[in-house]
This record gives sequence, structure tokens and C-alpha cells, in this order.
Amino acid sequence: RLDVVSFRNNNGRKRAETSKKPTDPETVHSDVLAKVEFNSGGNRGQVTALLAYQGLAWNLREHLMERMIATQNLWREKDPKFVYYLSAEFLMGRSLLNTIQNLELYEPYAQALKMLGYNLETLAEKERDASLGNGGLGRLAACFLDAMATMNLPGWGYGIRYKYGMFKQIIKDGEQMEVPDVWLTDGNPWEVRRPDVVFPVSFGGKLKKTVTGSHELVEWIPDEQVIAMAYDVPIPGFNTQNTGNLRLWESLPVNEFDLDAFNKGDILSAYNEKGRAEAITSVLYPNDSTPEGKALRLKQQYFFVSASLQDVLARFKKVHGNQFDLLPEKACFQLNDTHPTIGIAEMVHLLVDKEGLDWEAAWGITTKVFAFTNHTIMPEALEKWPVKVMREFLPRHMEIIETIDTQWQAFLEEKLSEMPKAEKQAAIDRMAIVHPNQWNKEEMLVNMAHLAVVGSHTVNGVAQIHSDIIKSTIFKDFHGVFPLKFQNKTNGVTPRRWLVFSNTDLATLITEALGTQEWMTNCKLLEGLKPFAEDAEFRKKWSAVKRKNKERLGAKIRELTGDDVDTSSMFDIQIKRIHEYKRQFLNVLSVIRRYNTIKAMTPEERKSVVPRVCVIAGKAASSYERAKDIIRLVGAVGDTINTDPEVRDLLRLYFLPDYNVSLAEVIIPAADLSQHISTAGTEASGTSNMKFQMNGSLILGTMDGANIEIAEEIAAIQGPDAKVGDGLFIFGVDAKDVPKLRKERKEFKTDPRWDEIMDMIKKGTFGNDKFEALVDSVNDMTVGNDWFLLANDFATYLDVQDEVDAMWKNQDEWVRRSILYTASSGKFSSDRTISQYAEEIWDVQPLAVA
Ligand code: F58
Repeated sequence: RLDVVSFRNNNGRKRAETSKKPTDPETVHSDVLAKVEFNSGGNRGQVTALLAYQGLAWNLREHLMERMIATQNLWREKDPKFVYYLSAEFLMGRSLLNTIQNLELYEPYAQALKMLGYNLETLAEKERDASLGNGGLGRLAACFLDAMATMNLPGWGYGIRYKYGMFKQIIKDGEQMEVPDVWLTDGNPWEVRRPDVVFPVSFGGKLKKTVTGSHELVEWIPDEQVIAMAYDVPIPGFNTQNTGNLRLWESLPVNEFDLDAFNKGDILSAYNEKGRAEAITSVLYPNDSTPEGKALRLKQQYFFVSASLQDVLARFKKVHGNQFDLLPEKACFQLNDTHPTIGIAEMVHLLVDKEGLDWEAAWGITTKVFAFTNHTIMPEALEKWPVKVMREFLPRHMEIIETIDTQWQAFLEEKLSEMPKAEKQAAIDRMAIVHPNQWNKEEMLVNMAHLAVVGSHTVNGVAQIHSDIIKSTIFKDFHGVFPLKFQNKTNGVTPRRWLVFSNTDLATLITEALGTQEWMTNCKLLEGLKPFAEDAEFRKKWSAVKRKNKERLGAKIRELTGDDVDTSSMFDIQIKRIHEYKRQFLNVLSVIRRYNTIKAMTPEERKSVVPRVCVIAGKAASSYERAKDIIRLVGAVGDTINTDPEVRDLLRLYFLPDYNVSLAEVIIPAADLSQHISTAGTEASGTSNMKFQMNGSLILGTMDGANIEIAEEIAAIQGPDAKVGDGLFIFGVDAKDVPKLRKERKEFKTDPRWDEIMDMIKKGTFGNDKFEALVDSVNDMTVGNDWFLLANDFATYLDVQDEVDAMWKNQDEWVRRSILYTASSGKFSSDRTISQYAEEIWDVQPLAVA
């Protein structure tokens, strides 16, 4: 731990202390005891682990609040331009260690805890993850908040305080079961409830119109109203006093209960309103396959966006009164995917209906303050709301959207006036915001992505290839009209959580080598590790750290599965949401192939096999049957392999349950190899690939998403002779060939090894299931037609797996590469991403508390 302290002392740089709170171990100890006693009524003599955790957290929250208030005071005084990151998801994970380390208070807090009889790391595990997100998109939002705070950028996150976050995944008899994530039972010491910050949010009802002269006044008379109450979650920056804020909204009834009904003796319906109001923020993304589910999701989106915009406008008006033309100089709203897009209509509604601006002025302001990020081209994820649903819940907004659409189409008429008539009309139809459902022409839909593109000044993808693809596919026509609107912002991840705090030994070694901890906020400095890749002594230390991290993961595997694994084996990892396009199935096929190969070997031949421990983890959406089949297959194949005495010393396969941020923090630092094997053109970016690279895990992947840019950086650090792909294990078809290959898949001649494995699965070799639907999805052209081209990539995938084995046998080279991975990972810090957003989209400048 001493080494770790050395990078906590801020390089001797002095900085102004705004914090008055003493932080010596004795004071912290007595402070924590006071919290235990006064906040939770605990007994000083019997501080349970939970009480100790809570006491500590409450104490830390005071530090955070002090800093947050100083930050907000400065920002209020200077009135800089702010960015508001609107996101239905923030996948924050745990806060305790992240806070302590960001505030550079590790030593006194660890000591204070020792006095209480606890170890800080052990205690940290008492905290429930804040899992207010599904996957990459939600975690990206969390990394962005970290970067914004660290870089002193004036900005807040705005989202939903779900009572139940991402479900807990339990595996029962090989099958995924979803259990509600009851994360708030013990309270949440990291948030501050703000009963003073409340806004009404309305739904339903009808419109009343009065015409005076040429002016039409529209009044929305809703038939349902709830209250949005704020919770503030302070976001510590690293190596700065600045502390950001994530404001999450909870939905409450306007009246605790209906007194009328109560008095009439109808006790049950007296509580109805309460239940209905609270349902809005109760669960993260409820199943949207039923109309009720759909309606609730739209309500969630409108709920948090409306509260956020009202909040921002209220603060703006305090300073600038009604000078709304100044708004674009003071505020920018980043839409994290289409989920908050209804904000575009809400802004028009607030400016026109509430503030009395005329349409042109309101629309002009609106298009100057919104910017939109797209995260996927998967059609099922591109939100389209039935006009019927939208009109029922948001009649005024539906009307506003129709007006926007009419004006948009009129604009296109003019803009495309050179085009032949039929062609022009087709283009206009393709770009319409409100259009018929392609499967049911009777039904009209609001295309939220189209609304977002029309209403925003900038549209960006999340990796270069993805930004290029959206310009030539889903937004092709729009790109033709507004070429300059489109940008790329390659994703990034916070090196603090994903390297410095989750892999402290590696961070210490890096700091020792570079002689500074500057790299933690200036990741390009990691390039300084390059010469160390050639230093045998350093490589030894590097391997020792990896080995220790593998011991830690080994212990976790034992805890979760009861099995011991050999930590000298290669740890081969694939962790991400389970989805057909991410191709966990392909991974399992190669594990089966490996199993077959080992089975066919003589004992002598087996001596040359590279032992592997394969780990897969991730959640499947509750209604996604094919993804759930994949989980069952991993379990069944794992059971066969892990209990086979001829094979289990050379190969293991585990599915680790309940993948979340905290589990990722243990897995990633321990990976030797990580797999990012989506069909080229399907994964927008990926972000775990960046986390693995930072932690020196070699990458086996396709030329997809950010893998491509990772490969470019790894090539660049090797010098001018290296080609993109050198140093990684790359395989698979090219994104540009995918459409053609899909058409030709029927004629594709599958590899004999593929056929053999399919037969094995179908025969019921693994468990008592034959996985028919799953097998058909990649073989039977009448059912599944192998949309993600597993068969096409199968043979090259096996070849590249052989290359992996060969490379592993040359450990010097393997470790050399591992060091070069970390050395070349600087680009993928979220600090870089955020500074590009700040400069190229938001026009927001840092403002640091002195
Ligand atoms: C992910 N999207 C992309 N969506 O798949 C990934 O390539 C990218 O790196 C990441 O965003 C960040 O840009 C993603 O995570 C979701 O989780 C949706 C949320 C709403 C429900 C459907 C899934």
C-alpha cells in the first residue's frame, strides 16, 4: 500500500484547500463513530460492517457536499456556459473507494477503519452497485461525468432515480432468472434528497386553443400530474476540488392520497394516485413488448426530460430573466441516444406556451442548444413511438412534433427542388419525422432519431467506423442535406476507475516507471512505457502484477462456482451484454472445438496444449430468448468440460453470474486475452475493449467499432513499419462485405468442423438440451439465416485462436505486447473524448475552483 500512497500525494503540487474538514485518522475515526450513533442510532461499541460503511459514507458525503457547494458557488458567480448530459441511464457502480481515492484520502480512511476493526477493501464490498443502466451506453455516461468533473467542466448529468435498477441475474439450472434489484433498502448515503427542488410534470388531457389576431394560444389541460423531486449525487473529480452533480428525479404524487376518496371510505383508490405516480420512476426500462410497457417508458422519458429542462430554465431565468436568445450561450443539452429526444418538443412547448415566445424564435433557440449522440444502428433499438400513444400522453407535444415535421418537409421541398419530383418525394418520405409503420401502414409512428437529427445542431457516432456508417445508412439522406452536422466522437473510459483504482498495483508500477502520476489525467504520457517493454526486469514485474490480479479473479471464480482454477492458465474473457451480434455463441463454438481437439489427443500430445480458463459473463434482456439460449449453452458446455478429467486441467469454461460494474473491476485487470468479436459493422464502438487495452489484456477481435482505432494506436506505437492489426488477433469479414455475404449465406459451404459441432449440440452432447432454436438460428435458412455470419467467420476465428496459443508460448513477446497495449491506450481516456465534445460540440470551457 505504501507505493500507492506515493501517487496519492499529488506530485508535491500545492493546491488551495477549500475543504475545512480535518482528515487525520483519529478525527475520521471519531467522526465515523458519531455518524454511526447519530445518523443510524447504532451503538459505538458494536459497529457492524454495514454501520461502518454507512458512517464512512456519510462522513465522505460531507466532504463532497462542501466541494460541490464551492464549485456551484463559483459557477453561479462566473455564469459560464454549461453542458447538461441528458441520459435515461447512468451506470455508476460503487462509490466508496472511488470517492476516497478521488479525494486522495485513502491513507487516513484506511487507518481510521482499522481502528474500527475493518479493512477498507472488504468493507467496500458492502456497497450495492448503483446499476441504473443496461450496458455500454449507461456506463459511458458515468465515465463522462467523471471526466467532466476531473477536467473542471461546468456541467451536470440529468437522469432518473430508479427505485429498481438493472435486474440481478441468477443462474438456476443453467437458466437466467431475473430478480429485482432492490438497491435502496439500506438507504443511499451518496445522494442528497432535495425536497426544495420540485417541478410538476403533466400527462394526457386535451388542448384549448384561443386565437387572437394572427396569434394562436395553445393551452394544455392535462388530466394527470406528478411531482418530480430532485436527488443530487455529487461527482468527485480526480486531483481537483471541483465536484460535479448528477441530478436524478423521483416521481411523486401531487397529493399523498386522494382525500375525497379517503373520506368516502374508498381507502384503496385513495392510494391509487400514489402508486401510479411512483410507478414512473420505479424500474429501469420495463419490458416494452406490451403497449402498457411502452407507455410507461415514454412517460419515464418525458418525465425526466421535462423536469430537467424546467430546472435549467428556472436557473437561467434567475440570472437572465426572459432573455432567452442568450440561452444558446449558456446551455447545451447532449442527448444520450434517442431516449431524451422528447426534450426537443418540450423546449418548444416551454418557450412558446409558457414563456410566450413565437414559434420561429423558440425553434431557433431549440436547434442551437441540442446535440445528439447515436449509439447503435440496430433497428430494434431505434425508437419509434406510435402517434396514438404519443397523442394520448403528450397531446401538445404530438402537435408540436407535427408542426416541426411539416416545416421540415417544407424546408426539404425547397432544398431538394432541383431533384426530379418522384425522387424528391421519396427522399422527403424517407426523412419524415412522422411516418407509417413499415409493417402496418395503418399505424403512424414518430421516428425519434429523425426528430433528434432535425432538432440538433450536431449528430455524432461513437467510433470512426460507426460515424461513417450512420452517414451512409440510417442517416444517409440527412447527411446529404446537412453534411456539416455530422461528427465523430470516439468513446473513452475513465482511467481512474478502470485502471488507477481497480488495478492499483499496475498503476503503482506505471507511476514508478514514468516517475510521475501525471499520466492519470494526461493518458498520452502512458506512451512513456514503450521502452520498458524491452526491459526484461520490468516485464517480470508487469507479469507479477497480472498474476496477482489473476489470483484475485481466481478467488472470485471459487466464490461464484466453487471451482479452483490454475492461475498460470491463460485467462480468456468475454464480458458484455449477451446479444447475437456480439457472438458469444461463436466463442462457445471455438471452446467446443478446443475440447474436441484435446479429447482426440494422446497424453503426450496434450503436454503441448496451452491451458485456458474461458470466462463469459453478461445479462440477457428478459424477453430475448435467443440470448438466454446462449447463456444456457455456455453453462451446459462448461459443465461437460469442467468435469471431464481428461480435459479440465487444460480447459475450463465458466459463465459468471450477475455481471456488473463491480465484477468488471475484478475481471478486467486479470485478463490475459479479451474477446470483442461482433460481426463487422454491428458494434457501434464497444468500451470494454478500451478498459482491457489499458489493463494490458491482449485483444482478439474483429475490425469493428473502436477495435479498429485501438488497432491503429497499437500499430502506431510499434513504429512506422507496423500495420494496423499487428499485435492484435484480428479475424473476420470486412464490414463493407457484410450485406453481400448475408445475401449469399444460403450458398455458403460451412466448414466440416462447424458441421461436426452443430451435430454434437443437436445430439444433446451438452446437458439434456438440444438447443434446437439456437442451432437453427445459424443454420436453417428458413428460420434464422445466420444474420451475424458466424459460419463465415468460424474458420478464420479458429485460425486466429491458434495464433493466440502460439504467442502465449512466447511469454516474453506476450508481455511485451501487453505493455505496448497499455502504452498506446491514451487515446481512449474519456478525458480525451470529453475535451473533444467540449471544444467541437458544446463550446464549454473549464472553470476550476482555485
Ligand atoms: C452501446 N449501446 C453500444 N445500448 O452497443 C456500444 O457499442 C457502445 O460502445 C456503447 O453504447 C456506448 O456508446 C448500448 O449500451 C443500450 O444499453 C440500450 C439502452 C436502452 C435499451 C436498449 C439497450
